[in-house]
Amino acid sequence: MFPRGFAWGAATAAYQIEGGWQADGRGASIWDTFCHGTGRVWGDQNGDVSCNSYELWEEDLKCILRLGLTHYRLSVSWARLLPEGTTQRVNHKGVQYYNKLIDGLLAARVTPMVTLYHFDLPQALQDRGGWKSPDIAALFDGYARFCFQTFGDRVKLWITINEPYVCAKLGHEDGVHAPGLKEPGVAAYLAGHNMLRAHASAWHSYHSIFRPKQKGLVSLGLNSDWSEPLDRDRAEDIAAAQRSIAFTLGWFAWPVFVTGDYPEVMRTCIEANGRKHNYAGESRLPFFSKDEPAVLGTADFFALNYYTSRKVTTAGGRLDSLSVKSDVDVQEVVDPSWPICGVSWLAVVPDGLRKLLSYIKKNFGDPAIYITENGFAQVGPLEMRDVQRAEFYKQTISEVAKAITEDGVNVCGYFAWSLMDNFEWADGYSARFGLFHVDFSHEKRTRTIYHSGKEYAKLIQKAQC
Ligand code: GBH
Repeated sequence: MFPRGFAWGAATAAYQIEGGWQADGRGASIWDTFCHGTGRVWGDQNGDVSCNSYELWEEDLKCILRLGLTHYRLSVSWARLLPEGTTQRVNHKGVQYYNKLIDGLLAARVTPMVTLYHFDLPQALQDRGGWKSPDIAALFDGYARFCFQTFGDRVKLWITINEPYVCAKLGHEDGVHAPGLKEPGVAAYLAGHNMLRAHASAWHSYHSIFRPKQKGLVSLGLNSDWSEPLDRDRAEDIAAAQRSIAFTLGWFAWPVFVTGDYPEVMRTCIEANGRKHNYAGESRLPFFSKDEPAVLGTADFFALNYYTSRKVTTAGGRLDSLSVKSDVDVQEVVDPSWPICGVSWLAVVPDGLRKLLSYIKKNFGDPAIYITENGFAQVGPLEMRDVQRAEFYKQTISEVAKAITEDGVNVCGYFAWSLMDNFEWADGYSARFGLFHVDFSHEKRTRTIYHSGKEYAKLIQKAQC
């Protein structure tokens, strides 16, 4: 059912697993700053040590082999490689760390997929305006080139930026992620815009300078829920579902895959809501300049992070403010028949993934798709025999199989989130997404396979024969 060469993976991110926050000359990132403040993260926890993968990466490798993964998605820490964010000063110990890890994977015949940016901006660059500053695009490009140059002989699958939506909205509007800004209605669009500019610059650099020799692929990682109309026969609900997807997936995928600009409906909603609030400034949703490298066509595959689904209806203007939430004007409803796993936002809807995959095939030019994240959280009393999560993976993977065989979607790979329990951002260590349990109270951060990990390994094995 799965094509030959299908990527079976698991994913992690630097800040969520590495620890070693001050080890060997690593610079600070915005998540260090954010967590070291109070009242932001569950229990005021942080990623100072986390799974300590900075020292224990060989333990991670054992987990990867135990699962029988063909691929492993990791992220590199910008501030570990370039402590001040620029190539003026390179931290060679950081380079060594990722060299060991990448070489270790390759020696074990595991293909790395490397994300350059998974939420952890060097603090030094935040101090220069971060994602709100137009300068960030060139700075990111410099960092990306450094990584292509340093690791690109061995890494052939790249993600520039993970979930620009989350970074833009949760980091700059809701303030629940670093850098913790609460500037509704303006900053998220600006930060998102600069992320697209940064991504496009890096893709063009790769394409013209590195691809001829390195022959790899570059994309950006996009998250989206699947949104369905609450009432399938009601025009307002259908429109709300379309708006909802346009404002999450479309926000970033439309410019890259379809037109080189944001979805039309984003522009009209943002303008209309601005007028309603007598907003007189420049367009809150910036325009792409013709003098800069084009953003259209800057993805060699589609990287999708899917977790959950929503039923939606119109909010009917009730979310009355100058904010992204009010611009999109959508009221979300969780279908009571959908089970909620550990975290409140994660309703378990495996067939939503199949529907979203078809949507992507239809709207974004039938691209090659990697599902770069999908997972299930456990909260509360620890269950090593996590039958629900095992069932979740089984069902989800069977939906992926149907997408391939029945809907003709070109899915190339599937990465479970996550290899092991780790620092779950604002939820700290309270939510466990791992296929391996990590004992955070023990100095050795012992990794122990969950029942779901064993079952995932079996699924992979079965799919390959
Ligand atoms: C991924 O984002 C991240 O890439 C990964 O690092 C993370 O560990 C994983 O999810 C699990 O969370 O609390 O109501 O504001 C997934 C997309 C979008 C899901 C924002 C959580 C927050 C909903 N995320 N959403 S709410």
